[in-house]
Amino acid sequence: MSTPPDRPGSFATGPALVAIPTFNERDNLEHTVAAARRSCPDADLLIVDDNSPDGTGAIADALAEGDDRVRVLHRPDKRGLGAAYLAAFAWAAERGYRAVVEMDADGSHDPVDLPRLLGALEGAEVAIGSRYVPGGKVRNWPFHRLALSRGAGMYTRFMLGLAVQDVTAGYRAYRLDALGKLDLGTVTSVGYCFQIDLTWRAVKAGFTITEVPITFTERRAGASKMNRSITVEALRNVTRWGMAHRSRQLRNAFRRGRIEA
Ligand SMILES: Nc1nc2c(ncn2[C@@H]2O[C@H](COP(=O)(O)OP(=O)(O)O)[C@@H](O)[C@H]2O)c(=O)[nH]1
Ligand SMILES: [Mg+2]
Repeated sequence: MSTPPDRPGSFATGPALVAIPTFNERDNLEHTVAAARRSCPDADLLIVDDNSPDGTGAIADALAEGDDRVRVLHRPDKRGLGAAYLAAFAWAAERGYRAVVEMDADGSHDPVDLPRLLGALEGAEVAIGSRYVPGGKVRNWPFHRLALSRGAGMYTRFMLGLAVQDVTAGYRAYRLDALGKLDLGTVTSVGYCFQIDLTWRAVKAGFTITEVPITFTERRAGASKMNRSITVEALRNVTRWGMAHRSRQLRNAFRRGRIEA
C-alpha cells in the first residue's frame, strides 16, 4: 500500500473515495460530480469509465482537469459494473484510502446522502443505502423495474437466509480494511449480481452491515444498462449459492443430530 492521501478527511474511518462507474452518462456526469463535491467536499471522487462511445470519458477528464479531488480511471471496453468497482477498490487500496463508496452516475443516488453513508461506517464495516427499510423510497421507477427489484430481493433473501432488506442496492460504503478480507480476486459477478455477491461475502465474513434509508430516483437522463443477461447471471448465481448454503445447513444439522443421538 502506498502513502495515504495527506488530507485527513472528515470521517472517523479516514480518507474516503467515492467511486462512480460510467457507461454513456454524458448528460448526467457533470451534475452528479458537482453535487458530490458540494455534499462531501472532503472525499475524493474516482470516475471509472469503460470507454463510453458517447464521450463520457472526455467529460470526466475535463472535470478532473479543474479539480484535483476528481480522478478518472479509463478502461478499454465495457466490462460490467462489478469489474469497474473491483478496479476502483484496488485503486483505493493502493492509495491508502480507508473507505470507499459505490455511487451511480445517473442521479439515482443522491450525493446528499454521502455523509450519512460514510458516517454509518463508524459502527459497521458496510453501510447500505437502502430503499426497502422504513424511511427508504423509490421514485419514478416503472412498475416492472420495481417488481423485478423486489422479486429478486425476496428470492435472494430467502435462498441465502439474509436479514439485509435491500440486497441489490448499489449505493453503499465499505471500510477498505474489511473489503481486503473478502478475497475479491475470486469475485466473478459482472453485472448487478456483484452487489449481492459482496453482501453475501460480507455476511459470511461476519461483518456488521447497517442499512441507511435513502430515496432512489429513476435516472435523470440516458438509458439504463440493465439487460436480460444481467438478470440471468443474478438468478443463476443466487440459486447456486443458495443451494450450497442450504445443503451446508442440512449437513451441519445432520452432524449435530448424530452427535446428540
Ligand atoms: N464503468 C462501467 N459502468 C457501468 C457499466 N454498466 C453500468 N454502469 C454504470 O453503473 C451505474 C448503474 O447503471 P444503470 O444503467 O443506471 O443501472 P440501473 O440503475 O439498474 O438501470 C451507472 O452509473 C452506469 O453508467 C459498465 O459496464 N461499466
Ligand atoms: Mg441507474
